[in-house]
Amino acid sequence: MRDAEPSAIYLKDYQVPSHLIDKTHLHFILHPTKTRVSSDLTIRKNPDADTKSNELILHGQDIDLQSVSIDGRQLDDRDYQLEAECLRIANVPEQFVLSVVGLIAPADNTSLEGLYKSQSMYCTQCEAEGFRKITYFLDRPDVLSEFTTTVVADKTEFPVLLSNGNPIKSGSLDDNMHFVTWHDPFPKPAYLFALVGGDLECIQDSFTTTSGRAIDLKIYVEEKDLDKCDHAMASLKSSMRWDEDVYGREYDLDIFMIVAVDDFNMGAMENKGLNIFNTSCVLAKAETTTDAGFQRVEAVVAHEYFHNWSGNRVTCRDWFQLSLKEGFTVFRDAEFSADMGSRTVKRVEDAKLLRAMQFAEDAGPLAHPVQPASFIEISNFYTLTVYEKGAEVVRMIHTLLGAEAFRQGSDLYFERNDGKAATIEDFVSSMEEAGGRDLSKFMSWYHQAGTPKLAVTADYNSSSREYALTFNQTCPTTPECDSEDKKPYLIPVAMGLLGSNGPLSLVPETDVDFSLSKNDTHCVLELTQPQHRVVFKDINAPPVPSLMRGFSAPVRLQFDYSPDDLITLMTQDDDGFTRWDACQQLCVSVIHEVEASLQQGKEPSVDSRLSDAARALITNQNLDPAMVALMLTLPSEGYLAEIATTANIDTIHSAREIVRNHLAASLKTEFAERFDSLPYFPEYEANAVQIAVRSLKNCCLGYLVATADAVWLERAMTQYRTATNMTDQSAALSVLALSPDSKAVDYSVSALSEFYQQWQSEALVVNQWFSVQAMQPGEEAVDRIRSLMQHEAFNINNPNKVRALIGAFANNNPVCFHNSDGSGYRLLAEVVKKLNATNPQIAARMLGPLTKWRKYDSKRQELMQAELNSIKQTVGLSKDVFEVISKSLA
Ligand code: B3K
Ligand code: ZN
Repeated sequence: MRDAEPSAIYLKDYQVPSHLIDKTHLHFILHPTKTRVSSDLTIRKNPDADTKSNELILHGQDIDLQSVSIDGRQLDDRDYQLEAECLRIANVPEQFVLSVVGLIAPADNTSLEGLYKSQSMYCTQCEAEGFRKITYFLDRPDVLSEFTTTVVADKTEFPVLLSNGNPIKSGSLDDNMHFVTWHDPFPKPAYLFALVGGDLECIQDSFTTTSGRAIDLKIYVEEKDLDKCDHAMASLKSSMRWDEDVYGREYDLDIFMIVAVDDFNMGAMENKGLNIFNTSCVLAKAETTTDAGFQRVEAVVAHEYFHNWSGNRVTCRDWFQLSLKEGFTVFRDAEFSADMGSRTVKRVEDAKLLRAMQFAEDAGPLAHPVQPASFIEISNFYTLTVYEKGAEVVRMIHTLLGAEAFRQGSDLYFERNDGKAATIEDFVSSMEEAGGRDLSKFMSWYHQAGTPKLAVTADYNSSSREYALTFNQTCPTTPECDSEDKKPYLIPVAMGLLGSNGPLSLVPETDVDFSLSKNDTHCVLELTQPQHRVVFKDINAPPVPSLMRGFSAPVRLQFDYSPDDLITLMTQDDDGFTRWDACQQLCVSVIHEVEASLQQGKEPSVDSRLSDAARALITNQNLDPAMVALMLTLPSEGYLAEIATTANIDTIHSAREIVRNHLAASLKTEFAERFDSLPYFPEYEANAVQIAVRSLKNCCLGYLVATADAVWLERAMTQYRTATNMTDQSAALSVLALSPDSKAVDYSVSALSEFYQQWQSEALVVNQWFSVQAMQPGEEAVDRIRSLMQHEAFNINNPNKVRALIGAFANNNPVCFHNSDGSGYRLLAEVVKKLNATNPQIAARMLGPLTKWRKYDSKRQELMQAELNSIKQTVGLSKDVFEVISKSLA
């Protein structure tokens, strides 16, 4: 908390550290309010630092300093200067051991950063700058140190004491205390430090690396959760094998541990050898976890494991390089998930997330480049841009180089930078070297914010039999750069042309670099200029262009497709992403037509070509059911708002409902037949085949309940009551609870109350119960949320609960959140003010929906700004919230 206005730090001001810390010895005596942390740091002056000063400045915050010594000589308070966020020691020798003792209070640490208590256990979260709340240190990622950590605690209360690396010593002490000493031979920055003390049980397994080393694998949880660890363990083993097979990366310590904690700000953390996970990303069991939950566990386990190389062995020089580890690791985990399940489904899901959420971030007041140039609070930069757009940028490098050269580039990057703190430029230069090409034109993707727009026009000349495409790229103005000052992007456009008999052979004539696939029907164009024209020869009739196959670049594509063109793409293209995208565009255009009629007070009608296309999809037994489900799912209200200039939430909602109800009514028989013909798997498995079937089945059920037919309401209720897995149970609960039809009310009330009765002892399941209610329609929504906040199961200090209730309301219930009386905004502002004092990171994150105020009508804009301004007046505003508010009001 601070009262002076926080200032920004800039990438351009980067300087190497003044000192290096070769070895770090830590000793903890755990206590809720007086944990004693003693550190012995072996420090030397950094030979690369060009400063003449002998001052050492260590980061430190909220530590009750007890003593400071240099080489065994205790300093008195004239020898050092203690400030709120640092300890300054003037005139330190060239080389010395600094010993510091401090007291900290983990039980009072509600920020969940540093050392804190989650229920009865002690745990840590140090990325990005949490280590400085534990002890005084050079808490920056380019200071790598070899850590030895001893943890002392009561033997009965905390039988398990963990830290990074390998255990080297343990034993009993007086007063029922015990200790364990851990040593991590790999030098690492402090953000990768971890410590856990608790009464935990574990499941164990082992993995033998390609070179024949046996690794112990352990997942620690509370005893009651031991039956929910198998999926995470299987995912861990698959990840370890995959990283060896695909990237040639072996694990390096003798032991790899995961610990599950209830109170955690994000999904998980890749601490060296000791990953700490939010329970939501590790626990999974058919009865309590949905298919999406299983997939998330697999993806997050893989993501954190992959960080062992992309993040830990090679770390970041400074936090402006965050995407170096996060973008690359998200790309790696996405490819892993694609290999484990359905590649096309994974690609569509990722593109959907990017287009609905990241594009909105890139178009809003908090837009920033993948490599930001400045920040006030780094915690605000763990964003969709750094993670997901960062992964797309790595994917484009993969596309441009091809799989083989990309792998050589990654080998070179790991080899050159192993044990070092690297930059995004180091990564790209390894790729350039392996690919034998200059990627300087590519760097706009890292340095410029905003989503480029790619407008494409076509003309066909029947006498020359030439088909020409003209590509125009622009990038909108973003907070730090005007549109006209932006450099062009190198955009890989994967494409083909569809003729009346399917894909055409491509004979491009152009100055654009391109590569053709083996059968010449697919090519990747490399656009580099604001405008390019590409001419295709020997084309007998105007084709339908299939553009941005596989979502080959994160751009907004604009091409004037007719509904019939879209239907051709949907049914005939051989790229799954483009088929899905064509279907989405058809849905969008139909919804837009309905919106226009509503706005003009006309009776809306739904283009019958959409229901015909949907009929063809439902009845097609040859398509992957998961793809059918994705194609039949209308674009979300969030996405429709994102693509609108001014989002009229109520009209968007009504138009989408009209289209949905129209499809439901006109295809009721087809939905019912498909629902009944899909198999039921009594033995649940979270594999691609089963997940696909359940997703289509529950998609059909959604449409069938939308008809409000008594038979289908009853059937949904039966599914709710008889389901043996959470996917089917929660899908039935949602369709009933979210139905706007009064005939569904009794079912909804019963199902919600039975659900809580059944699952009240499972915190993660109760979170689903909060979320469904947060998304329920109706005027009383805000009152419902307020009373749920008083519910015995709600706890504002638990980020999962805040996300489940408040996050789901503000992000996924747009009609109620944007109620024109401002009550939704007020509720969110109240919650943010409370969280500002206890957990600033979560407070800043929850603010997101209010920062998008420019998207709405003037009345709502005023209401939203008023709430932002009132938060801004809060006494003791955190840096986190200050940054988000001030940028969003600028
Ligand atoms: N690296 C962590 C995120 C840390 C967030 C700190 N506020 C998890 C991950 O991306 O793997
Ligand atoms: Zn990560």
